[in-house]
Amino acid sequence: MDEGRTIKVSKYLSKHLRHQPERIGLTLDEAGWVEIDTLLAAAASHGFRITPDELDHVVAANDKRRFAIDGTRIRASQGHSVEVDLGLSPAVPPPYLYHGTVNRFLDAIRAEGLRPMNRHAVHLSPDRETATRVGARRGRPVVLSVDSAAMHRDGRLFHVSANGVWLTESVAPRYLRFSGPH
Ligand code: HQG
Repeated sequence: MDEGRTIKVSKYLSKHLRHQPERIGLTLDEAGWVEIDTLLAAAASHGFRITPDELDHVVAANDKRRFAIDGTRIRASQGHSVEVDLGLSPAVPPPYLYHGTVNRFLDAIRAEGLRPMNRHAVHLSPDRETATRVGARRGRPVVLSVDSAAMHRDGRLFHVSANGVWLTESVAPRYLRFSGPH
């Protein structure tokens, strides 16, 4: 399976497992799962045929492990805009987490902190390299560090998704560092 096709299938799955299942007549359960057979049939009947082998390949080859398979079902591991309860348990974060963004958002972030925007949660990375890649999707990346230890002490909840993305409801400006060693 070539890279272009892998990306295309991955984007198609993200769109329908995170954002617009109804576009192809899919209904996700409350935790975001759908039967693989149902997904493949829905995609095919809307003009996008994915073979079971291609699906396995995309799930396994995806460097970010965006999708999880459980028996006969599949879901996106995080990143939803539709209402789902991933059922993740709260977890204790490492002392610092990182958020990759771009300059044009900094004034707003300084004023109001990090907000989930279109997703359910603010997405934080465990290391600077990952955060740099996240920021670079939008331009020259800027990496902010988050004092997650202080947030945790103050009772803010964190969840970690199946693919290692740290999720929290919002990050107030006082927990953010815009430069410096951490
Ligand atoms: C910014 C991808 C103005 C925030 C990635 C970001 C990640 C604010 C954008 C995952 C703001 C939201 C998530 C505020 C935050 N004012 N802008 N108060 N607070 N922002 O895509 O973190 O490929 O929803 O900095 O790799 O960029 O989808 O979040 O630039 O893991 O699997 O608003 O998405 O993974 O953008 O990325 P997003 P994100 P996938």
